[in-house]
Amino acid sequence: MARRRSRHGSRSLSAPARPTAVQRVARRAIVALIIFGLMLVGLVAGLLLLETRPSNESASKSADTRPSDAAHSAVAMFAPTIANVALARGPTPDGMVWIPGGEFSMGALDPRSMDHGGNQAMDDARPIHRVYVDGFWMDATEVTNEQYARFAAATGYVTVAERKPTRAEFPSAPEENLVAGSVIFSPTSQAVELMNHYNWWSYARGANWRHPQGPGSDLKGRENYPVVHVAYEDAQAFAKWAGKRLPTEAEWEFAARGGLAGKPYVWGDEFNPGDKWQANVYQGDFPLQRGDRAEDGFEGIAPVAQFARNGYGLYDVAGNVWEWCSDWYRSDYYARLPAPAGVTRNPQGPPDSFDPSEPRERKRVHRGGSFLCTDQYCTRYMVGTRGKGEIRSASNHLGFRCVMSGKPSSELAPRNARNAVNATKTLDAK
Ligand SMILES: [Ca+2]
Ligand SMILES: [Ca+2]
Repeated sequence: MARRRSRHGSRSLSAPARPTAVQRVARRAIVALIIFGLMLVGLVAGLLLLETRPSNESASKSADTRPSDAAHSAVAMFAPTIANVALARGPTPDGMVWIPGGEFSMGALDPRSMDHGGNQAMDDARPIHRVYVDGFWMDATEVTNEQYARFAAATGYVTVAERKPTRAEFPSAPEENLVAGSVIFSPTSQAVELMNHYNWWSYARGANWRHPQGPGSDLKGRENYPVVHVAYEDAQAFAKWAGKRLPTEAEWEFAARGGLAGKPYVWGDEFNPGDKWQANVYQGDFPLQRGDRAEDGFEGIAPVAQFARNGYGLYDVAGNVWEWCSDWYRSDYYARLPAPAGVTRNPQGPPDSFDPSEPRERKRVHRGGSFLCTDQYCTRYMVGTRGKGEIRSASNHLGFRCVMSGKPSSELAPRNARNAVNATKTLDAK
């Protein structure tokens, strides 16, 4: 009994007195305040963490992203080019070089953190994927005015830009707009919104390949310039006449890479190594009148082959004029390829065209960029990036070059020349 009392007594002494209703309410309020305080601290800490950790987008735009980061990604996503070693069968066609074909990694990384990478993510050039193409012959240069003139004289061919658009093609157009012509770059008198390319392109009646700047211009002294104002069918017609064809997008990229793998530029990692220009592009404020400073030696278009050739002996695969490829353009084509971990052999492109920015237009692929490319607007002089154009449209910065399927011979490139670049040098020396 005493024990029980004692217990009871001790419990009574150590335990607080039973709280009153007011005390209970106060205690609950304090607990609630503590929980609220902890949540607040957590929230603030989370926000601070987000503030100091850039998003993927801002990280890729950040100017201080270390090149080694980009290089690391490139190493992780691109694998070496494995060029075929067989030489071509038969004599070299005039003006062409042998592209040995082989396996390579196709596509482009987001260039925004790279040297002169510009501000576009180039989502349509990913995922980077493995492709094999057979060997083929390719024109060393863009097709020139002189070459196109020979074709036109021999065949009487009339290009799309030289034909009067028909009422059937444009049922609702006013009669005065149904005139033959093409699109010309028209520099602006003041800075304009760069999201709208209509700000610097205008339709010029009478502009066509014979009159690249409109009716007042001609080809005198421009024989060795690339032909321009050619729609897809105009390029195709030339190729057929010449016994050639237009390259697939995969052939074009394999050839443009010249045996290198994963490089942002046809010539390597830097845009302007040793301050030496490697391609005819645009320097200055785009697209202003007198904005092109021509530091590469050329304001506007240049004659072909004025810059160093690439590893396979091709000129101007970056810049000067865009080049038609035979593939339909789809922005999601790479993402839809069936075997991302495998090798796609001799891809011919998707069965149809789709550009989400202009879904009703039927477009084929353009490659290589032009004399108007600049990191202020469009950096598609970077190898692996993709362009596109409506198939009946032309302009004064769009041309093409052709390819011919070739047969490999039983003769192999010398063992010490079996990397792509050296093999090309050996071929050129023959
Ligand atoms: Ca230039
Ligand atoms: Ca070009």
